[in-house]
Amino acid sequence: MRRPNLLLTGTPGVGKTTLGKELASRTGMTYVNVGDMAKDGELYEGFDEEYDCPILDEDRIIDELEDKMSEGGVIVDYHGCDFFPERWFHIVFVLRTENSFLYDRLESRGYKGKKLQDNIQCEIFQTVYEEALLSYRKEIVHQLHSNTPEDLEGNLDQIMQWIEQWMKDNN
Ligand code: DAT
Repeated sequence: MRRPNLLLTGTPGVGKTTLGKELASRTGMTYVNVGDMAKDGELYEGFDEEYDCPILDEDRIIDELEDKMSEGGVIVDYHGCDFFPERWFHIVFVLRTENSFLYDRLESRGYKGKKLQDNIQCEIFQTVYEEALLSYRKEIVHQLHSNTPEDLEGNLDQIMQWIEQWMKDNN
């Protein structure tokens, strides 16, 4: 494998898509948005009334991604992380956003009421970070601040340096 696979995860609205797409355009790596992939391929197995979102068909997502992941150079973006095979990823970034910023972003996305509250709580309780620590070796799990455009630039620089180093070490 010539290039590493990265997982970008975190609560909806923290900036995974923004970071992932920019990283892909700067590195030439492949960006995969699992939510969009599920929508396009209708890879669902029901609807969660309580959380007001479709339930992913995780097995089909994994089957569809397997070949691409084994080639390397893939940036995966999803707000959950516990169902992917652990072996897929060389590094996992959990993006973190302060509540006031996250609230505004989710509100302008049209979230309100319980859905808005649930997502804010998810961030407060660092649900996704803990899920990542339970799913991957803790040495490869890193949190990134994702509050401002300066954070975005800093994260891009840091991740690109990490990728370069990985390629030196592994090729
Ligand atoms: P996600 O993919 O995690 O749901 P997103 O990339 O769609 O999040 O970003 C949600 C909104 O926040 C979008 O309007 C872009 C903005 N945003 C993302 N990262 C940011 C950052 N570091 N600073 C300021 N705004 C950011």
